[in-house]
Amino acid sequence: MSNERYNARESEPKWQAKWDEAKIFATRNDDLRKKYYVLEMFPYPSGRIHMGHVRNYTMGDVVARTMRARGYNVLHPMGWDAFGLPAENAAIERKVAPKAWTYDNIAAMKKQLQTMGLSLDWAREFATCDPSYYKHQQKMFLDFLKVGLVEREKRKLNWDPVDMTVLANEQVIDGRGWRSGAVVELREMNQWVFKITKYAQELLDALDTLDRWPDKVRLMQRNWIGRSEGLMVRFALDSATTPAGETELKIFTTRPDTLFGAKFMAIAADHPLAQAAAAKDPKVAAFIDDCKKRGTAQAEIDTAEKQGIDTGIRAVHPFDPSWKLPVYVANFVLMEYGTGAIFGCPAHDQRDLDFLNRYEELGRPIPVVCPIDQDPKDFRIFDVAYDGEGRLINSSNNFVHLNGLTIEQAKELVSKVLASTPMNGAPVGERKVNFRLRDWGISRQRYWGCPIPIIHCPTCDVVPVPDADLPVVLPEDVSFDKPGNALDHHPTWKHVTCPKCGGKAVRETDTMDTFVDSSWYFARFTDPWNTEAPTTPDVVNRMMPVDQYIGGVEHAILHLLYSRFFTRAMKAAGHIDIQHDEPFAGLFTQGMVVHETYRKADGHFASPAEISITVEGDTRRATLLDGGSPVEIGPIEKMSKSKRNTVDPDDIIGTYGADTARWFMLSDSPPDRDVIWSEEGVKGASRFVQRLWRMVNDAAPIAASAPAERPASFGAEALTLRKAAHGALDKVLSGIERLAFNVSLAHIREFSNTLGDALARLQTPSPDLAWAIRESTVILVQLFHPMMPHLAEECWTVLGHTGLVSEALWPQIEPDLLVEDSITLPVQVNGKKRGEVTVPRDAPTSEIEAAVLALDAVKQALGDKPVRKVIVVPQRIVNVVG
Ligand code: ANZ
Ligand code: ZN
Repeated sequence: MSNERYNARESEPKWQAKWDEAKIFATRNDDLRKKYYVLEMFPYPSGRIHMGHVRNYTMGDVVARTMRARGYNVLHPMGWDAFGLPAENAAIERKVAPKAWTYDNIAAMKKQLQTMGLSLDWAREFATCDPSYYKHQQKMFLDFLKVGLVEREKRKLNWDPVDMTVLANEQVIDGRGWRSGAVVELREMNQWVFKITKYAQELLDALDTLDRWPDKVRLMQRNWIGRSEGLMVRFALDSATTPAGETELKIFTTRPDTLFGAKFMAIAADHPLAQAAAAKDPKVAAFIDDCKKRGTAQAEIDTAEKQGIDTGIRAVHPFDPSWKLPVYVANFVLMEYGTGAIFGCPAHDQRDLDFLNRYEELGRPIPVVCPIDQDPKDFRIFDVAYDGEGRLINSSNNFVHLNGLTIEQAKELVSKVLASTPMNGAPVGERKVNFRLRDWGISRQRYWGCPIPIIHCPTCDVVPVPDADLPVVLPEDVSFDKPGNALDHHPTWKHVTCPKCGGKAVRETDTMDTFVDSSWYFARFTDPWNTEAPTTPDVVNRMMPVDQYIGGVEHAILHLLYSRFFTRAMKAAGHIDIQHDEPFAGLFTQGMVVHETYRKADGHFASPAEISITVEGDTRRATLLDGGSPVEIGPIEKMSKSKRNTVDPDDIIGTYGADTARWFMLSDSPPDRDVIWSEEGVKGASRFVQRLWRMVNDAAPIAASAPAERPASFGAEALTLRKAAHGALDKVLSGIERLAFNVSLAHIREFSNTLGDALARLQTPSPDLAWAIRESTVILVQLFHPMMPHLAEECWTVLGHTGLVSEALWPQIEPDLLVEDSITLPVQVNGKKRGEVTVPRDAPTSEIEAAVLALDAVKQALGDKPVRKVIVVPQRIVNVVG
């Protein structure tokens, strides 16, 4: 029996080297077993890995190792999302070249990742800033251009006149650039756009096939795509009031049922009619100028006060030629949506009501939909618009009768009537589906990105760079002394001869949005060695889709939507062809790593490494390691530099080993919720590592003495142990399959207790019991191998195996051993019943806790709150406190 402690610091590098030597994680494309592709969102090479990475990659690794053990040909690659602004900022602030900064960071982070013991196929590694990667991205851009999925478009963009760059809407804060603080201007500029809107309906419909995606992500995508069914309505204009003979104004509405509630028309500041009015009226012109100075971010528009100005133009109501409506220019109408014009119905639209309430001349709202339980006679609207169900009121005249209809019926009738009402040879109304989704503008005025492979020639206009000249490589001799795009400033790079006419021409100096880089890297991983083409069709079509993608929910919209667009565009260009055209069959979004905060007497934060915690009963006290003065323990928050509540993965791995960090990351919280990192928790995980090590060492001599042949029958004790082992096999696997890692870990702990008890009771074991102990110990080691691979290898050797547990196949479950007695307990969250949980009658508290936290009903009831406490009243009830 061994009394020696397990030494992670010695053991872990040893096994990492062995795995490396044996190349056991290298995936072969000619391996004909069923494939399983596991991918974690690749990191941005900021310089150091953080605990969020540790959590993300541990989860992926558990899935990869488990699927490998189950006989799949697992693809589990890693690379670097390496273009982006921080490299340029480093160049400006620290005078290091973006390329050197990036590759140095990659080297440092790779080293860190390698200490985690991840089962990655490093042979497939690439960075998106490798010319051997972006060459193919440039080729795809040109291919997309050929099939009509890339276009050049004039767009109004937020321009920062000091930083001399375009800003995303999110980078405009109160009308000013987030870095420079300069007042942002709207500038019309030529942009390259990807025609994602061509796939709007398809991207929406296919969400229904993604049954292994979180509902919340699908909902976010659905809202982002924003499909609206409505009606385009052409309002005639009173010719006596129009600035330049305009005859009509076309609007888009999703509520044609409310047309009798119309009080005004409103058009966007950049609507042609507004421009025409401005030419005649300086007050209108001044208002439009003012609108242009404001940010275009949706949040800004939603919160800004609704403002407008009467143009003097009058529109004619389509139901009544004598009914005239004033046309306003208004700041809440966007040119980019619908037709850039609306009719305002204040009673049933909050924005319209806020607007009406500012302009007394518009009068009072007319309600036209009345809730069922209200008497239409006293139904009034003041500050809150009514957008609920009801029946139509105040909506009948000799042209159309809507009173008494439901909203749906009224929409239908109005659409039908206006579709068959002609005006100047065309129908007044036309049904129309609108999408909120815009085409994806990819031009960025940045140096550190993938060059757009286009040449501008004064004679031939836009000329694609010939395939033979790809990649267009970024120059390295750039300076960041001036604001603006360093590529543009470069003295020679952009000057070329036109490939068509041989005349003088210039390169496009915009680079691609870095979201382009991450929209197809997963496809490239299937054959990163192909120098001729982005993908190798028979390989990519066999290895894709990614079976399990794991990453942060912050990418729920853009990255995932762009990737979904890319597989479709790549199909159109002949680079991929897979079922449903979906890149990620399964998606999992993990929660954050959070930690207590500590505040010193002077108000500054102290880092976890600077303090010591003592526990007395229920009270925890923190003191400074240096000097011992007391520190206030503050709320638990997302790890961040500003709160100083981060822990460094290197420190944790150096002190406790990677296995301990990996185990603790998975043990306490459901993986889609926040996990509270604590010193006590890590210490608990570390003790568990030592306990497993002792247990396996205690079991080893018994296992060695067991008969080679399986005994013909088993005594009661052996049978109980075997039932526990096979039950654990079943439950741990099903937990991993659902990515309910904490549940799996609870079952492993439980089973290790059972085995530990059996070993403690043991005197001289009968051959059948010795055999059962060997079987159980082997199963235990295989069960924790995906989470703690180094410890598992060490234990595997102790048990006399010569191969690697990382290569061992998952043990066969004997279904006969799975029957068990179960019990169903009610589950409460914060005192309210939310569901039930069925667990083995003798399940330990930890297992019940894990099973309860995995319940959807519990997750929903908790919302975003972390779990404070789980109280299990044995055989009675479970209470979750959040
Ligand atoms: C009249 C009306 C009455 C409307 C009512 C709503 C409620 P979604 O569902 O997002 O498609 N709208 C149309 N174009 C707009 C633009 N360019 N800028 C700002 N608002 C615009 O929204 C469609 C509704 O948003 C349309 O239906 C229109 O207002 C407004 F009780 O028309 B509605
Ligand atoms: Zn030319």
